[in-house]
Amino acid sequence: MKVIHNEAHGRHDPSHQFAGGRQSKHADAPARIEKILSALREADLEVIPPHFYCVDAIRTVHSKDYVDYLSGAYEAWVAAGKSPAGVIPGTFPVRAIWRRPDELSRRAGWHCLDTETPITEHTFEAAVGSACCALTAADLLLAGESRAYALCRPPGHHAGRDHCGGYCYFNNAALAATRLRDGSGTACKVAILDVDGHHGNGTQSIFYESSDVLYASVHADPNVTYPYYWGYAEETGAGVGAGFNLNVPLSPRADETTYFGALAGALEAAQRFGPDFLVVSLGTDGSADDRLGPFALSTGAFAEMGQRIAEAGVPTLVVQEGGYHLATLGECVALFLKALQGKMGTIPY
Ligand code: Q9C
Ligand code: ZN
Repeated sequence: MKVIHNEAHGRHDPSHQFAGGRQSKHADAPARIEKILSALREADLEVIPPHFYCVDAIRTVHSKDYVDYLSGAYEAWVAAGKSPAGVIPGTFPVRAIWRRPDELSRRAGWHCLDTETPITEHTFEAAVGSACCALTAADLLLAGESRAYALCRPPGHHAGRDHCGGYCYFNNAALAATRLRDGSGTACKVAILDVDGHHGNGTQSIFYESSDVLYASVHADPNVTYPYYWGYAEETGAGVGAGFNLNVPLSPRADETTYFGALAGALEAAQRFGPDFLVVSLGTDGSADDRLGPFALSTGAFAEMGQRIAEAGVPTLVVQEGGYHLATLGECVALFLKALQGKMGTIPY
């Protein structure tokens, strides 16, 4: 299984965020990727760069307005005399009659969910590079590989068609799923299984009215955990997409038996759907020692997850989402991928 890694991620390194009304150190540090990479090199996985520059392909999921905004927001923000540390919105279009202002520096809250996702000088470049990793992984699967791992940073599952949020700018999993759906000449069905501890509101919103991409997520109850306003069980899809969105929110105190029961349900739904491809949004922030982590999963639980997903027997693309505890992050990812790879022989083609 190849690992796709983009060096430009390191140029996105926000100095701070506002969470809980306090200024704090940003949790998405470049060191995350170095930790994962060294664990994967030890596991003898081959690491390659993205095979093309994908800024045009980003438009298959994201609006032109948003891509233009993200590429120019930092410069406009600084030119308007605001903090050179990065764009952090202060005004949001809360349940009102909405109208988007024209000037980029005044649009911060229009294109962002929160105050935790700064746009810094090199954020656009890093986010494009991250998306290119996911799209390259999709091309590997379209070329016949049964597994690929996109080592994406920044992550993606909280980003919607025209907004960032939750440390995410472009939705890497949605871009990969779209390419897998449309890229082979025949219409394909894609299931997305999201095991990050947080609900992937962005991915859900992008495919909410689609019947050819199923979204299934196991995550901490949004009543008590970010992103708070999405991820409830009653969100099941709309229009032709009705029935193709599955949320399994769990209490943050759920034990591993409960967790794996929920995961089995999500996997069954994905298999019933009959996907040609599976995209896994892999966040390890459900691990017990992750400070953002809602759950208390052991590192071994990630091996178990990898094995259960492998048993589905579907070509699988794994996209990195969250996971912030530097001491165990690499091990969690390596255990997951080794277990996933261990079952490669069982794929019937
Ligand atoms: N005080 C991902 O895992 N807020 N994003 C946490 C902590 C944001 C995490 C608040 C969590 C988003 C991709
Ligand atoms: Zn997360």
